[in-house]
Amino acid sequence: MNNSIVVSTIGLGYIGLPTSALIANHGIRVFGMDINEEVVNIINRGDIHIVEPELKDIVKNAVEKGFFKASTKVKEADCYLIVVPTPFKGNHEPDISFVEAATLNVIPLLKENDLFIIESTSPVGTTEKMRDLIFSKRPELKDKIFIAYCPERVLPGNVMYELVNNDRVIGGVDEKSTQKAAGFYSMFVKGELHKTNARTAEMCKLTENASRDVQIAFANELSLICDKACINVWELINLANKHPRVNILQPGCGVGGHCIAVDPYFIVSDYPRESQLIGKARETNNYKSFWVAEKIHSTKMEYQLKYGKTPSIAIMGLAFKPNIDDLRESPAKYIAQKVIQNANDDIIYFVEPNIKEHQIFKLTPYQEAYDKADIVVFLVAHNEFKTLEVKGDKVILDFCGITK
Ligand code: SAJ
Repeated sequence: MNNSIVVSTIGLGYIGLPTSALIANHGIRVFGMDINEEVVNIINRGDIHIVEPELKDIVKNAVEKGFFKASTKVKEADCYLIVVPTPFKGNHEPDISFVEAATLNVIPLLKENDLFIIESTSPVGTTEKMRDLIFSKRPELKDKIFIAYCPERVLPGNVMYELVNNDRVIGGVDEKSTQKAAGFYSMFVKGELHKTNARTAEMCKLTENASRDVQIAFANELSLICDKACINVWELINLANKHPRVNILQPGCGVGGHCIAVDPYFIVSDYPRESQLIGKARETNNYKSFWVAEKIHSTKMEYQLKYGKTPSIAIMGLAFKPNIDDLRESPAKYIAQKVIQNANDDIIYFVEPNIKEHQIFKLTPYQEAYDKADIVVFLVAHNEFKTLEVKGDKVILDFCGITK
């Protein structure tokens, strides 16, 4: 492949925008499509609508040099990249309607030798389904275009580095599609490109996140056992991990974010009988958040009985993992809401050092909340909390190992 090709990306979110800008900065013309007109306008001004280090400069440069332009319509190109969300429905079934809608938008523009790639996390068989959809509308293109699946695997906060340097798995619906897609990614990816078929590539993305979910569930299950057995789970895991072939992850207040807490359902939904462990891990990790909320409530009751007064409570951390400002799908936020539900006129201090304000939670600076509270609940291991001098005059509930 050479730089004279034109690329159309469909979806300008957390992955689509950085990917588009990266490709455009390699001197390749990129048209980015998003249904949100405001997003399109922001990007065309050389600005961005998401928080991601380094991204703004890269987008600005690509737009100013004329290599990257956003629009609410898909533009004709030689390579189409589908980077739209795949949420799940109420019953945890994957919803591929965005991928389908994007494909339907591309179909009228397709011509011989075009490359069609899906990057959106998708249930197994989605790429073949889209292939069938394309050929049902454009039978004359059969065997004349290239169709592949290539999942992204970047960590928010480090996207620009990982897009370039992570290995990629590339799976075509046939051998020549795999080769063609690998040629495309080799223009801007420095990591190794691993070739396979579309189904394996789809399953690989789901497997990566399900594997992490199962491992975290093991740690969370241990934390419940240790609570009953009066054993410090952090010390236990640290000691067990001294074994050369054991590497247990850390328990927490549950699993959040858009990937690890979501993708395993794509496997469970299609293979319910076979995916007992994967399904159970989801349950265990969800249960952990419920258990934490119950634990806070019972500790409050015990305090009341012992001291004859209602304790004030500090909820330390609301984000879905340490040192980020992202509260979406956050177990800590779920627990904070439960604490509010269980409260009468109790004084509760909510702390999240990575954001300035929140619509539901009135935020308190972390030191002030710590000093004033009778019960301090650590939900997220933010760096700021590590600077606190933990004293013995309070009840400390540490669910993220910050005081270990
Ligand atoms: N967590 C624990 N214990 C641990 C590690 C994490 O409880 O030992 C919790 C975190 O607190 C958080 C959740 O798990 O609530 C997920 O956090 P994470 O940092 O593990 O992952 P994400 O969701 O930010 O990003 C993941 C990554 N996948 C893997 O590490 C396998 C990333 O590479 C993927 O690109 C991304 O999902 C995605 O888009 O799929």
